[in-house]
Amino acid sequence: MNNSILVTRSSMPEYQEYIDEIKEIWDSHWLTNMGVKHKELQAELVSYLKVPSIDLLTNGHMALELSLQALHLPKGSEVITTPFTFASTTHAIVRNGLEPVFCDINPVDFTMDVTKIEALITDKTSAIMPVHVYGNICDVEEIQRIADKYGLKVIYDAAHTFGVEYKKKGIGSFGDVSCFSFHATKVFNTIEGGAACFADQDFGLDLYRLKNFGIRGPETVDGVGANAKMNEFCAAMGLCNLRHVDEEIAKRKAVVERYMEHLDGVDGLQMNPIQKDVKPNYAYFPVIFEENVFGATRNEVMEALAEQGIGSRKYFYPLTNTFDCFHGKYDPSQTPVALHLSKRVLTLPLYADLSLEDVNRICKIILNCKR
Ligand code: T4K
Repeated sequence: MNNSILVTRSSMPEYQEYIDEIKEIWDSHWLTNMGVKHKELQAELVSYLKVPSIDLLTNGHMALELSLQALHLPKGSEVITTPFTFASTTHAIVRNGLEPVFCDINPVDFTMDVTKIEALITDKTSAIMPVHVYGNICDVEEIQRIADKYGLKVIYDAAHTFGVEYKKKGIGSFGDVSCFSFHATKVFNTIEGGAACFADQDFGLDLYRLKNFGIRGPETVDGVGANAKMNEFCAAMGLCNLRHVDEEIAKRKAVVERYMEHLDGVDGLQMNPIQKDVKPNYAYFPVIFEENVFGATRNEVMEALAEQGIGSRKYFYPLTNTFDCFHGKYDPSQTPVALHLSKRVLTLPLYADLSLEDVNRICKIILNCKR
């Protein structure tokens, strides 16, 4: 049994497996710029994620930021999004010169409340950027219906939904673009990494140019691009991790089930839902602590866990619409459900190798906080 447990722990292949995978890179001296590992991983991910096309990038954030840019939305136009997310989602919008308009989340699965989208649409709205938070999928059908009605683009922050399927379709196949994160802390990692999934090949070409300095050909640079290419060592890590990801997800499932055995049904605790028609990936284990019923606050539970060497995180507190960098520009009382939940959510440790004995111990500490 571990004494110190962090909120997550990177999945890694056996040392020798990675060494064998990078041998070719070593021998060829080809380290980056869309080499063989990049191409191989790209092909394998198209099939694993069940998406029409994919491009690999340095991280999930650059996937979001450059995908938004490749959609060519009018500068200053409005993008409807949620504040119950990692900084990346909102920052990708703002860094593109676009205006985030915050929609509240629904209190059941913490994704965008689709009943509140239409009231936020103005003649300046150009896109909707919902987040499949914790691996819970948004109401993709209703969002597409609204987008079609008003002629809006849809770009999903799919950072948490690696391998998730809805009605047997890859979650990355919904919307105009879906962006995954392959960060070290995710269900599937390439150390740092990310990807954008799309069907429109013109979009794909624009995105590819944006991640590679705007270069079209050996002597043609016809766009102002960035550099967001995934390198070969990261792609090699992805190839190794992809071989084991199903097994990793199965182990995560066992951890989640053990948590549920202890915590589901306890007064004052709200669990992450099981969604209909969804193949889940068990990315995060958020718990909402309603202190009036449970008797202890989220912060008290977090402290009790920390005293025993157990790390938990307040994903996602504070809300992005309260960040200091926005100097009070947004009013979080406009997203009351997100505000309420962000003050009460705690994500508990979850990773493939977390032992069930440790889960028992974590739950015991939590239940001891109940008053
Ligand atoms: N959209 C959403 C909705 C996201 O959640 C994210 C990222 C993005 C977009 C952007 O994707 P990327 O550009 O990151 O690919 C972490 C991650 O850095 C971040 O990727 C993730 N979301 C966010 C939710 O969590 P921190 O600041 O909490 O990470 P950190 O360093 O505190 O690590 C958390 C725990 O993970 C540690 O306690 C131990 C473990 N860990 C960490 C690292 C760095 C490992 O086991 N290995 C490691 O290498 O942000």
